[in-house]
Amino acid sequence: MTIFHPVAEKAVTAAIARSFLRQFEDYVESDVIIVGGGPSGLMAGKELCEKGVKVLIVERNNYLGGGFWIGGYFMNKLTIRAPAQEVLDELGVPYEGASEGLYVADAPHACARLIASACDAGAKFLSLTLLEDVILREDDRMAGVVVNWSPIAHLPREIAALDPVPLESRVVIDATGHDASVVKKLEQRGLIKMKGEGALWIEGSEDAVVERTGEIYPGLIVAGMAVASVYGLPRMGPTFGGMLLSGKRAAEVAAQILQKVPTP
Ligand code: 48F
Repeated sequence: MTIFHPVAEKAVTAAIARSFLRQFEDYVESDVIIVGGGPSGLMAGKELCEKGVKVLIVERNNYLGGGFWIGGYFMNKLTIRAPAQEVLDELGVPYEGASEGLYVADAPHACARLIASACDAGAKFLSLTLLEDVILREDDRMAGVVVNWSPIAHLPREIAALDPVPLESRVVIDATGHDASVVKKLEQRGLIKMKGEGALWIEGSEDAVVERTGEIYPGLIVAGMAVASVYGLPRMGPTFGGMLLSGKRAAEVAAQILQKVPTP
C-alpha cells in the first residue's frame, strides 16, 4: 500500500498561490505575448522559447489547443498537407499517408505533443484569461495587452465591474483564430480595416496564410486563421499544416523585430 507524505490542506493552497503569484509577477513583462493557445500560437511559442525568448501565452479557455483537438466535424483525426508533415516529425507525432501529399494523424496526440513541446521549451501560460484591450504607446506602437478573467464576459453587468490588468511586452502575436481578437481592438479605433475571412478553399488558403503571416501594425504580428480574417483569405477547413507553418513564420518575424526593439 502506498502511504503519501502528510501535508496540510493549507500547504496545498499556499503552494499553488505562491507559485502562481511568483510567475505572474515575473511575467508582467515578457518579450512576446501570444494571445491564443491554438496550433499557430503554440507553435510560435515553442519556436520563440527555443531561441531563448521569454514568452507568455494568454488563453481564454481553461485548456490549451484551440481547434487542434478535433480534426473536423466531431472526428478526432486531423489532416496535414506536404511538406508540413515534417513538423509532425519534429514534434514526434505519428501519422499515416492518406493520399499523395496528404497525411492523417490522431488530433489528441498531435495537440498533446504540441502543448508539451511548448511547455518543454519554456513557454508560460495564463488560462481563463481574456484579451480585453491592447496597450499603445506614444508612437502608437503596441506594447502589451490588457487582460481579464474570462468568465467575466458571461456574468451579468451588475457583478461584472471587474477592472482588467495590463501586461507589457515588446511584441504581441494575435493567434486568436477566426476572431482576430487583437486586430479587432485596432479596428474598433479605426487604425486597421479587416477584410473578413473568405469562403473555404484549402489550396487557395494555406500557402497564402503562411505567406501573409507577419507584422500588421508596429509591435503586432498576426498568425494562423487570424491572418485569413484580416486579409480576406479563404478559410482552410480541417487541415492544419498552414497553422503550424504560420506559427513558425510568426516566430521568425518576432525574433527579427526583437533585435530592433530595445529592451525597456
Ligand atoms: O482557433 P484556434 O485553434 O486558432 P489557430 O491557431 O488555428 C485555427 C484552427 O484551429 C482551425 C482552422 C484551420 O485549420 O480553421 O480553426 O488560428 O485557437 C485560437 C485560440 O485563441 C483563443 C481561443 O480560445 C483559442 O484557443 N482566443 C480567442 N479569442 C481570445 C482567445 C481572446 N479574446 N482572449 C484570449 N484567448
